[in-house]
Parts: sequence; structure tokens; C-alpha cells
Amino acid sequence: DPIGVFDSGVGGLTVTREIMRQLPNENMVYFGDTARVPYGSKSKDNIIRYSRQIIRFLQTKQVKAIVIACNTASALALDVVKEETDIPVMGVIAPGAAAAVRVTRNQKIGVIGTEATIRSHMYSKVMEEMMPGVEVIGKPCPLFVPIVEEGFAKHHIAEEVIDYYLASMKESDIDTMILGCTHYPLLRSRIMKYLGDGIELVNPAYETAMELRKLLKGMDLLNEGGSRGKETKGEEQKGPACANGSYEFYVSDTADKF
Ligand code: DGN
Repeated sequence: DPIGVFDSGVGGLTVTREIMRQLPNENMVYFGDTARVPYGSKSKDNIIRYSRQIIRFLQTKQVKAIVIACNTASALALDVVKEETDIPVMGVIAPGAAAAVRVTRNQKIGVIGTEATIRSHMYSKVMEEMMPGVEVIGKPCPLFVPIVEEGFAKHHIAEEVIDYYLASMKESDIDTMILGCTHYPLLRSRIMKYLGDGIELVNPAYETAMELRKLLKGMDLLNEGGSRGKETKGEEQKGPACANGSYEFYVSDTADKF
């Protein structure tokens, strides 16, 4: 049976890509809610409602587990929908948070994401449980999503916006920062260059694929038989993921841009 993955739109493909690389024998059904993107500015009630509808759709595809690739939906809806669903449902927040507390040496961690993700304080809550006393600085960076979607990730506009949003992170004494939105791994090298060597970036997409592997293995649901995909942790590797699975992609609006 396939793994179901969903997101507010195209962003969750960064998570799908990591799953393809790390679990190359799994089949996947992806749903991108392109009709209702962005989730980052929506209320919790609506995000829960959208997530329920998508989970119902994915279950008609006989998925064995569901990954909420969207940080916003993971932050606002995971706790609720997990209780209601009879197959495993995981999000991207806990894996990203676990990686960040593993990486930090000074217990000062930055988190960037949509307005809704940062406002939920979900990354902070999860990290505080894992590492009491950890200091977390959150910063919403809403313009990063359209910059990536409109193809400006390599344009100097991206640099200006990075400077606008991240100057305070750069000046702070965090040593780790979570890329808490599906689109941000596509700005990873730019952000890394801007922040310098002193700040380690964590990509929850990569960590989520690792956690998914553990979850499936623990439940005896993992399709093995291939080598593990290459470690990439971000945008650098081009081209297909050399995976063997079959993939289906669904969107709730026209697919041209997708
Ligand atoms: N997929 C969303 C997230 O990771 O929070 C970003 C896109 C959006 O809905 N604003």
C-alpha cells in the first residue's frame, strides 16, 4: 500500500523528494491543496477541516500511513486528526524539533515559518518538552513562499527579503535554525550564505523521511529491498530521486504550475 502525503500546495514536494530518496521502494499518493493555498494565513478551524477532508480522500487510495508535509497543518491540525484516524499520521514538526535539539550546543534555536506556524508556538512547545530550558526565537517569513513559487529563489530580491527577515536571527546568538516551512529548503543555500557558518540549518523534510522510515519499520510496514537514498538535506541535488516506487499526484485546482 502507498504512503499518503499532503500539503497546502506544491511545497510538500520537498518532503516527497526526501521520502523518495530515503524510502525508494515505497509508493506514494500526494495531494496538494492548490485551490486553498496558502494555509499560513488561515484559522486553525479551517486548517483542521481541510486536513480532515484530505485525509478522507487519501484513505480512499488505501494509504497505509499519512505524512502531513505542511508545517502549518502539522502545527495546527496534527494533534486533532491523529486521534481520529485509524492509520498512523505524522507531521513534520516533531522530527524537525528533534533534529534541532540534537544539533544545538548552546540551546538557542531559531524557527522560521508561516504566520500560523510561528503563532502556534508548536515548534517551541515540542522542543521545550525535549530540552527543558531551550531558548527558541520564532520569526514568520511569509514572503518566502511567493518568492519560491514565483521562481525568484535565485534572484537578488530573495537576498533582500532574507536580509529583511533574518537580520535579527543573524544578530542573535542562536546556533541552530529550523526551516519550518515546506518552501524554505529551496532557499537553503542563500539563507546559509547569509547567516554564515555559526548557524546550522535543520530541514524538517529530511528528518521527517528518516522518522517515517523508523515508524514504518517499527510497524512492519516498510518496503525494503533497495539501498537508502543519498543524503542531500536540501536543494543541492538535481534530477530525479532514483526511486522505484509508483507515484500519484492530485491537486484541488488546475495543475499547470504544479
Ligand atoms: N506548506 C506551507 C507550510 O509548510 O507551512 C507553506 C505554504 C502555505 O500554505 N503558506
